[in-house]
Amino acid sequence: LKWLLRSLLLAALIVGCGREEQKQLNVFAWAKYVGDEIKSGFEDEFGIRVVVDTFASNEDLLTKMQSGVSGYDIIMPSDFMVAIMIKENLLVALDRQNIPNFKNISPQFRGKYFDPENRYSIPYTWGTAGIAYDSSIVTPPPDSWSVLWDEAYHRKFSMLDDTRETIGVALKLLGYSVNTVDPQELTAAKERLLEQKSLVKLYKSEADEGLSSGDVVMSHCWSGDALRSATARSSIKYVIPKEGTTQFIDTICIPQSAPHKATAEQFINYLLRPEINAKITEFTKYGTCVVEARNYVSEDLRNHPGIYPSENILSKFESLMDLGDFTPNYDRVWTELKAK
Ligand code: N2P
Repeated sequence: LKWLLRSLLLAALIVGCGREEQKQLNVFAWAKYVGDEIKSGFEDEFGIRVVVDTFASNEDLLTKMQSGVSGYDIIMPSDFMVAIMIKENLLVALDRQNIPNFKNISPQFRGKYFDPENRYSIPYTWGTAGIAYDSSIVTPPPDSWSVLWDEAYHRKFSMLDDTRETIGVALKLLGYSVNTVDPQELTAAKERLLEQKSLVKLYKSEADEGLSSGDVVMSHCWSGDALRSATARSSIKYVIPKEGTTQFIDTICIPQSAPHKATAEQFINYLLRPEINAKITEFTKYGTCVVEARNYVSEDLRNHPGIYPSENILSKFESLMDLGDFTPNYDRVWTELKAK
């Protein structure tokens, strides 16, 4: 009898899992990265519910994945975090047969340093970090990161709540690389950030929110979020400071712990259809990596330099790199800054 019960239970489990595979997809993404239209398009076509949770930084995403109990099928690490997650064996090798639309990805975004054969990651969006500001209040228009140290904006601006990006601003201001592994350069950056802290209203990665509401007049902000807030408040402008900045590629990956891997691949393939992919740009205001999608994007976005900057502008920016054993030094600076 015991044997019978156990087999029945097992059979029920197998059937259950099979069904489960088709019913729900759990996505862990950056804020405002997966729009309702994209979600419902997939839900209607495939009959699978899409549930989206959000994270605010790559470090938060990593911590969640390391805890091993996420239940997520899709995650969206940025470039350098993909490299870290591959090393830590947190990502599934993708089955390209299930993702034929991979062919739509522009060669410009394939084979990057963090995953040279795109075995684990599919590029989703790309963008830059810069300063978004209300041009009716912040005058003259800023052209340097140093405006974020200007007493005139005491507690009127926000910084990204992001270890590498925010330390990166201080490094750039000092003329250093955002990927420095020189302890003295990092210490100098820490000192600048400690000086700045009393001026900062808040550290927040969803910078568009404070800008749109008028809660802040200026933000260290990612490009798409700056454009999004400009839609809500037309006086918002975005500038890339003369000292240079970071550019990122955010990706789509499947974590080792994903309960619905096949569905996850189906979702990725759906996102890579040009007409669906265009909706990603429409909603997020970030450029995507699918060439043809540009044809389906509305005119104003298609020719927007903040979404499609020219090739020579892009080469001036730095990508964040995985700094290996040096990474804990950045984490310590960040913890110290936040604790002060
Ligand atoms: C979108 C956040 C952009 C992510 N809200 C930057 N890697």
